Amino acid sequence: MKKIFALLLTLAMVLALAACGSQPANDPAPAPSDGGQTDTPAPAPAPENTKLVVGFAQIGQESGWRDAETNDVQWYAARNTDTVELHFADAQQKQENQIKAIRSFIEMGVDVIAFPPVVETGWEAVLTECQEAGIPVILVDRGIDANTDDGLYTTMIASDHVWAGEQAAIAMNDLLGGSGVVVELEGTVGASAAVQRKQGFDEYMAANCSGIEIAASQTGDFTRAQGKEVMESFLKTYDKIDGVFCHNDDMALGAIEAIKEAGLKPGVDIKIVGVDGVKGAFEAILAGEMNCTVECTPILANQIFDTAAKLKAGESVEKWVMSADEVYTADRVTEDVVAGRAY
Ligand code: GYE
Repeated sequence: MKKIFALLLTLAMVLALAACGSQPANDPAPAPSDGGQTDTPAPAPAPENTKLVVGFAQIGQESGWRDAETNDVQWYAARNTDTVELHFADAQQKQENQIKAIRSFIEMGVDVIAFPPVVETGWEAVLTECQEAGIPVILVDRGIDANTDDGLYTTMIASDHVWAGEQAAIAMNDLLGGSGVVVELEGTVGASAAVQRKQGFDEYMAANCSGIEIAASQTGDFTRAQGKEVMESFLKTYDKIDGVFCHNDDMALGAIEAIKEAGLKPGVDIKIVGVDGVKGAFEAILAGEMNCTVECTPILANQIFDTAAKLKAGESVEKWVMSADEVYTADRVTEDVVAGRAY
């Protein structure tokens, strides 16, 4: 009987020891006890976030193009909630708000920061902070000043805006048969998309179109309302305007309204060339009220998140991932093209 009892006791001890040994090595350490009165368990360590965490500091809502880009980014994140976590901020056209948003993303410790710089200059300080925090930065759809150290951002995903300006000049020259008076509606002052479109257009005109005069060039801030306003004042100032180059389609749509209200036929009396390729511009071209739009795609979300994933994984990417855009003159804009445009 004693023997059986001793055997059972040994067995129980072996089992107890085995149970202790099977305890996972990374279990939290027991909380220090307060003299055996109450034992509070240690808090469990926060689980590591395996999702790709991206902070996107959007400029605002100045144009249909901008809304299309925002929707694309938000839809992508909504469709991929199992792998992606998006923190989105709307800076309401203000650089200081974009900088604030970027600083809050640094604080959160996001994996990657993406943003379209509203203007080209003034980013050194905040981009240095991103660099010091080890957070890669993707510039989206606009660039920063060429004099800024380009080591301060990792890559840019954007169209070639100089090319767009040149294509607009080629189209305008064709539409005017090589001679006439042109006015220009510029985008946001200091934005790379405006600076470079102007550069491409003006330089091409100066070098190749001696019969065309650029009579005036003024900002309409990429908005439809200001495009209309500035076109109204041009129409009052100049007796004869043959063409208007608008740095985006929203301003072209505003200019169309101004031209109609002045009793002239947009697209006929005054030729209109825009940039972006939004549905509203295609509809205007189909209606004969606009003549050409140089595409600049806002559908960038796939590229943004793919690039961000690569950067998180430590892979290297190209310094400029350039969008492939097309020129849409009236002969290319059919009912099908308009119907197929989602934005
Ligand atoms: O053309 C315009 C928008 O930065 C490429 O900004 C973008 C431009 C686009 O507001 O419509």
